[in-house]
Amino acid sequence: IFFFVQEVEQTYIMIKPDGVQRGLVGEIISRFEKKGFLLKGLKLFQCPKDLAQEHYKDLKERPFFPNLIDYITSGPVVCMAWEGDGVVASARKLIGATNPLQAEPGTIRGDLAVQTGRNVVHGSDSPDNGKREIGLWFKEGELAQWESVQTPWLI
Ligand code: 3AN
Repeated sequence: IFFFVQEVEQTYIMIKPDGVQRGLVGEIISRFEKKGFLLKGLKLFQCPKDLAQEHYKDLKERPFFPNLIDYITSGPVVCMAWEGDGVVASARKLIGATNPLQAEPGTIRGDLAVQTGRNVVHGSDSPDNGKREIGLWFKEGELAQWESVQTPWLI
């Protein structure tokens, strides 16, 4: 007999240095909270260069890579792990298109940003990357084990 343990989906969301500097932390967190996802990890963190390079390694060959690394390491970021069914794709929708000028109004980037290189927030693009990135940015023990008492209202 095989048992398939259904893993809960998690995504790595990060408020980038411009979002922190512009005072948008509360606004951005509240969008995910109000949607009904579960916050499992949260910290303000100054990202070292090697971690930024590892996080964005798929973009290593792109011309904007050095600027991207400078930007992400230029000030503190807010690291978050959010959990829920379909959270990866849903968070991408809440965040909006990479280029904020193309992002729909109502999305975080559509409402709060104008430049691709200053697009205030990151969200994992697949459940596998969600796992990978949460593992990169959080140490063991930094994620909380809890269930919201509100959850029955949302499922
Ligand atoms: P997303 O963050 O929407 O998943 P990716 O993964 O294509 O977009 O790009 C990762 C990050 O790299 C973006 N959030 C943005 O900060 C930066 N980036 C992507 N494309 C460009 C570009 N053409 N010029 C400058 N920065 C870019």
